[in-house]
Amino acid sequence: MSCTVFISDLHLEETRPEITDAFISFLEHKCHNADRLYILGDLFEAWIGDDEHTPLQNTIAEQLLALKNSGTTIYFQHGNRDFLLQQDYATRSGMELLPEEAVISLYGTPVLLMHGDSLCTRDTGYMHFRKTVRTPVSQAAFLARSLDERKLVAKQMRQLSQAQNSSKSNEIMDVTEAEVESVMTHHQAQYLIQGHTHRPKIHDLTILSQPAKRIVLGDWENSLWYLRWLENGEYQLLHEPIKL
Ligand code: OKV
Ligand code: MN
Repeated sequence: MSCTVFISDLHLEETRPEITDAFISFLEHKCHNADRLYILGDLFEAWIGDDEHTPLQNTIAEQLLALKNSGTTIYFQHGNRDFLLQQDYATRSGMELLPEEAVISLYGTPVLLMHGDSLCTRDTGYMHFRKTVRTPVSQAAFLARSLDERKLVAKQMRQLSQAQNSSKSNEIMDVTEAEVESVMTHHQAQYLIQGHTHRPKIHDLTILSQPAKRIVLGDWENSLWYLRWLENGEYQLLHEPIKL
């Protein structure tokens, strides 16, 4: 039976090669028969421009392109970490870029896809950061710097953010239910698939007086998490340990 696979929040980086290995084996073993693979953001821990070509970025592009060439269409939605990934890298890796709110048809069922960071509206510090770094002007200014300068600025921003996050409460870091309802209502969607919060779970809710589901994918810190959606409308939120 045809199926579609969803993942997010792998946070790939050179210092965690076991997650990259798990991803490569996942592409081969869990995605080969899928007609579509959706990556809902934070594939990479950091992204400072498509002109950076690290061994990790090259390997991932190669593996994704191989999957695409074997018949699986791959879609990418930006996360809060890899929001600067652009068409250049998407082309190199055979991925189609999606807008930050995308309604797709899953074998006839309309489903809203979002990374999920924009739903965490109570984290006002992050919302301000998001607004700033997502403007075309600030992105152009950042990309106009040399790669070495960008690496330094990005590293400092990550260090600052880590220090700030350790003092934020769990509630602040989760989605605002009212924002979920508002976005799902706006898109008239009975299903939302998201990542970002690293709290994998299928939530029941009511949208426009109809039963609805919010499916939250898990991150790849300790287990690889994915959602499999079958042609017959069944779906499963699955996880497997990452072997060290
Ligand atoms: C990604 C996050 C660092 C959170 C900077 C303009 C500006 C882009 C950038 C630099 C940082 C992405 C691209 C990174 C996400 C952080 C710290 C917190 C909470 C500018 C456009 F402002 F300098 F002009 N950046 N990098 N954070 O290191 O990948 O998501 S990053
Ligand atoms: Mn995220």
